[in-house]
Amino acid sequence: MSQLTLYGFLLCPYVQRVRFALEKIGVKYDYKEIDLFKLKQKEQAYLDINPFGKVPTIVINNQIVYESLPLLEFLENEFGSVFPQDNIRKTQQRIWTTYFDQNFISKMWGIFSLIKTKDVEGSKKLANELAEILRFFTLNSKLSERIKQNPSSYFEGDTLTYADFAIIPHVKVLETNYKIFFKSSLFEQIENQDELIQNFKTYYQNVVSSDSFKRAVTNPVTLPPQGDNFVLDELQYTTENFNYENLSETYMNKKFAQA
Ligand SMILES: N[C@@H](CCC(=O)N[C@@H](CS)C(=O)NCC(=O)O)C(=O)O
Repeated sequence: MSQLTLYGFLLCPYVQRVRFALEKIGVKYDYKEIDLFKLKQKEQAYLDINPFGKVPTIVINNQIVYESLPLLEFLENEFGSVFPQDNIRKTQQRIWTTYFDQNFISKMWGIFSLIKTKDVEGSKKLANELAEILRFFTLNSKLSERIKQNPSSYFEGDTLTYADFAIIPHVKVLETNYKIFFKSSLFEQIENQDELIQNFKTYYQNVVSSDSFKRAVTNPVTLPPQGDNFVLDELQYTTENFNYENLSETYMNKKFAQA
């Protein structure tokens, strides 16, 4: 029986990719918080397991692997059920996840400087630029066709798979920050509410409503113990009253105050 520990940070979308997959495939794991607020990722004890000083990392049977997308591949090879079985569909998922990483994710981080400068116009511009990427993605990955046929579809039909694990946590982070700091949904900021945007939004809502996403992200099955996450300790959350939006807001405000 494998002994698997995931090192992460509750608000990190790269960690959420891996935790989401672990919850979906039903592998037993321990979760250990690395407090990014306290820069624990740069301490030697953590650098010894991940020389990049970033989360996530998995330690399994005393061996170490890291980087979120390679970790999803690792989980597939070790336990299965991360990818669809069909080789063409597997490759399609890698193609569209790479597209999303290189286009949407690389651009979305611009939100943080817009929050800092309270740039409302900039936030609208960013949403509309990201919408172009979403349209291309939704059309060409044929996600739109699948949603039209089955409005409760994930990327690959009724089963959560790699593309869902890889893509949706980042959209959730962005959506959460739009709601907190610009009092509006990312999707509402998009001027042309065409069918592709509507279908992407349906897809996003399908995934964030899944039990595995909730257990990994918005209502985590376990929370770090006292002392492992400074901001969480202040809010005194338990798994019963945990509030992802409020934790995000408190963390971001503290980060901005620090900068
Ligand atoms: N390429 C990495 C990126 C992971 C990453 O950037 N994690 C952030 C938190 S969301 C981190 O550890 N930041 C700490 C730092 O850069 O000091 C992956 O895919 O796992």
